[in-house]
Amino acid sequence: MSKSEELFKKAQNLMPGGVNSPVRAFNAVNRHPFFVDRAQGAYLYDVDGNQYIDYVCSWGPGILGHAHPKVIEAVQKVCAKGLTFGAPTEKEVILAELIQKCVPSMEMMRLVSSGTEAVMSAVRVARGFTGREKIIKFVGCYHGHSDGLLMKAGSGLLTGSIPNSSGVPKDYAKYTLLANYNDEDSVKQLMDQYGEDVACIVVEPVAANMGVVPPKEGFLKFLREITKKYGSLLIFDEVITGFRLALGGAQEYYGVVPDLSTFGKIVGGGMPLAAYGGRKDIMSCVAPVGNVYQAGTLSGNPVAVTAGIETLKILIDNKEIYSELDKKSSKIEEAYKNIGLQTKRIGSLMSVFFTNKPVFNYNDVSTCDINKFAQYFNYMLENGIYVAPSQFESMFVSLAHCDKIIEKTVDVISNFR
Ligand code: HOZ
Repeated sequence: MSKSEELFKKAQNLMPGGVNSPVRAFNAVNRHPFFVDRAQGAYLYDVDGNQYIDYVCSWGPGILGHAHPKVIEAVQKVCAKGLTFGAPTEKEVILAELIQKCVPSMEMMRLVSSGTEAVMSAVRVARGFTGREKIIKFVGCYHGHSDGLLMKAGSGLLTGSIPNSSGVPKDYAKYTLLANYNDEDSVKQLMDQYGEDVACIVVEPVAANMGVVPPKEGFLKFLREITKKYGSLLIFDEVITGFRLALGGAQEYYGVVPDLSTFGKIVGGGMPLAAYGGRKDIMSCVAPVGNVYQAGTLSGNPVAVTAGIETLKILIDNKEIYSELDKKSSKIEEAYKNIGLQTKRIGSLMSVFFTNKPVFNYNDVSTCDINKFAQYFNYMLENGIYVAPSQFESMFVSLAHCDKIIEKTVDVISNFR
């Protein structure tokens, strides 16, 4: 028995499914997960000594590759000064300034510890500011695991065929209205009926938790206009797209500015850190200035903030990174296309869909052949390449994926049948 198998056996008695986050259990690809020992650059190494080219990149944060020397050095140094103070530090101010430099709509922000917390808090702020209770989210979009955002969500819920999580009171769920991604009419209908009661529309500007589904031309602009018309707020969940599509995220890439945004993953440089923020008049609702409450012992944690600062500094100082990532990713996309698979890609964010139906929303995604996906996943892993163990997660390319690695990837994809 391999060490990963042994650990998984023990873990299953200690943690639900043997994991601390559902998709990691590999249930959808019919095998046990490998347990990671370490990672460097584009590679992951498991406890049995296997090496994998990693296209999961910790589900998004690893834009520079694993264990970038500058980030690691800065983190090691700051650890010696103490791990948490529960009091403000200069580094929080530095990170907030860097975020604002990249994303000008972040006029005022809060640093928190996870994407879930960021979106949950942004939605609360939207409700506090507007005095309204209903929100609109899109089927197949995932915004973390807070109660009000789990209805028909993507990511692990889609992977595990859980349309609506148990444990969410019906009386609470009724405030979440569901529209279809890329479908303006479905939004119009809800806004016609409930617009005056809608606090916000929350959207992943590029859906990336039902596989990668980019917005149709004009869709984000339409959301901007209809929210303005009804006095509702527009929230961009940029936990995945932030600092990945461009320094200024999807809002820079598509030129549509939301009222509030949420960031996670890259902004924390691999540490548990996220942020939410936006218009100053709206964020002034947050305590202690206003009455919308949100707090956290580890919010703005100095070690996490340091990883975020170093990562953003590297991205800011090397703007060509984004065109490089685009080039690398386009080679991989080409390889999928050459064997007749449908892909969707924006920069270094990509998905391959096992369906002939063109993919624009959850209904299209749900036609995918998940058995074929499992076969593909296992083929890739057996050839030393780790892609997300679910049809409904994204593929992430990092700077550490050098030409040689991309070539090997292209070669392996080309031989998949
Ligand atoms: N929900 C995350 C991906 N969209 C998975 C996180 C994890 O398992 O680490």
